[in-house]
Amino acid sequence: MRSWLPRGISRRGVLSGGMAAGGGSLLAGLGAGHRATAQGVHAQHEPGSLRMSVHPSHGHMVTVGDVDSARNGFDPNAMLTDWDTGTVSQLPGGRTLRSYEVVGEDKEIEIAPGLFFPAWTYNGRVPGPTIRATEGDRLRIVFRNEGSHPHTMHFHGIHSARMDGVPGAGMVEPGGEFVYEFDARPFGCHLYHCHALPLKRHIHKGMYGAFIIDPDPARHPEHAEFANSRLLGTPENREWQEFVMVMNGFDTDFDGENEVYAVNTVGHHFAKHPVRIERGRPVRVYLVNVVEFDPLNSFHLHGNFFDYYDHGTTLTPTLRTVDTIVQCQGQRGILEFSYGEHEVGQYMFHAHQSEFAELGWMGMFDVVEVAS
Ligand SMILES: [Cu+2]
Repeated sequence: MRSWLPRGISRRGVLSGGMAAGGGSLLAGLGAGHRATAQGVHAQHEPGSLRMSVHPSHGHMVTVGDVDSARNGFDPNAMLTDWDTGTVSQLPGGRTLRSYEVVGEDKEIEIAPGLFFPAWTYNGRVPGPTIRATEGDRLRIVFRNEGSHPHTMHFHGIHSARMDGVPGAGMVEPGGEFVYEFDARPFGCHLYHCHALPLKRHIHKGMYGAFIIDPDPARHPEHAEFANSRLLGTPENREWQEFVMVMNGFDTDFDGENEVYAVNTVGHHFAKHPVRIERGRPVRVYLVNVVEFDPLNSFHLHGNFFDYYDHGTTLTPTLRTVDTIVQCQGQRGILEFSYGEHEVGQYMFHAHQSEFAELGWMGMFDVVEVAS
C-alpha cells in the first residue's frame, strides 16, 4: 500500500503547509510566477505573467507534475466527451437496441502525480464509461467480472427488481457474467455504480459512471426544440458544448477520509489542463456526485451563473440563475451556461467546500474566441 501522507500528518495539516514543511513538494505553485514556502504558497505578481483570474484562497495550490494518462489508459479531458452509445441494432418492431460490454477489473491508477490507488474499475477506467442512450431505447449491458471481488452494476433508472444490480439480483462473482436489460427511462442525468457490500468500499474504490438518457423529442412536443438540443447528434445539439463531470474522491490511506478530490479522478487535472470553451456556444455540464465519506459535494462557477436541472429529468430548469449547487452522494443534474457575453480568459470552477478544492477539486474553463 502506498500512501502520500506520512504517518502523523493529517489531511488538514497538508493544507496548512505540512507537506512543504515536511520536505515534500506535492503542493506548490501553478506556474513560474509562484513559489512555495513552508508557510504556504504565495504569488509573485508579475504584470501580464498570468492571464487567469486568481482566487486568493486556492488559486495557487495544485499538485506538481502531471499524471501519466497513457499509463492510466484514460484522460480526464477525453472523458468529458467520450460518450459510449453502445452497439446499435433494431429490435423487431423497429425499436433501438443498444448493447454494451462492461468488464470489472482491478487496476492500479494514478490519481495525482506519483500517487497510486488500487482501484476496482469498469473497463479499466475511473469513472467507468459514460453510457448514453435515448429515452425509450432498449438497453442490454453485458457485465463480466474479471476482478477479485463480487461486483454489480446498479443503474439509477426505472427497471424491474431482477435487474437492480444488488446482492441477490445481478451480483456477479469473479469470473462470472450477468446481462442487465431494461428500457432507457426516465430521460435525465443518471449514474450507475456497484452495489456489492460493503457498499462504501465498492463505490469509493472506483466502481461508478455516468448514465445519460437523452429525451426523445417526439414524446415532448411542448418542448421539442429544447429536447432536440439535448439529443446527441442533432443539429440543435451540435450547437452545445457538452461535458460529463463525475465528482469523486479517494481515501489513499484507508482512514475513512478522502485525501484527494477530483472531477474525473485526477486531482487538479483541469487546473493544469483547462476545459476549452468556445465563447459563442452554450455549455451543458452533466454533473454527477459519487464522493464517499463526505455527506455533500458542490459545484461553483466563477464569473457567471447557470440554470440547473436536478436529475436532468425536466425540460425546464429546476433552479434558475445560480452560481453554486449542492449534491449529496448519488445526486446529479445538468448545468447550462454561456460565456457569450464575457471576455475571453480562464474562469475557475470548483467545489465550494474549500478543503475539497484545495485537495484537487478545482479546475479552469478556458474561454476562447473562435473565428466563425
Ligand atoms: Cu463492487
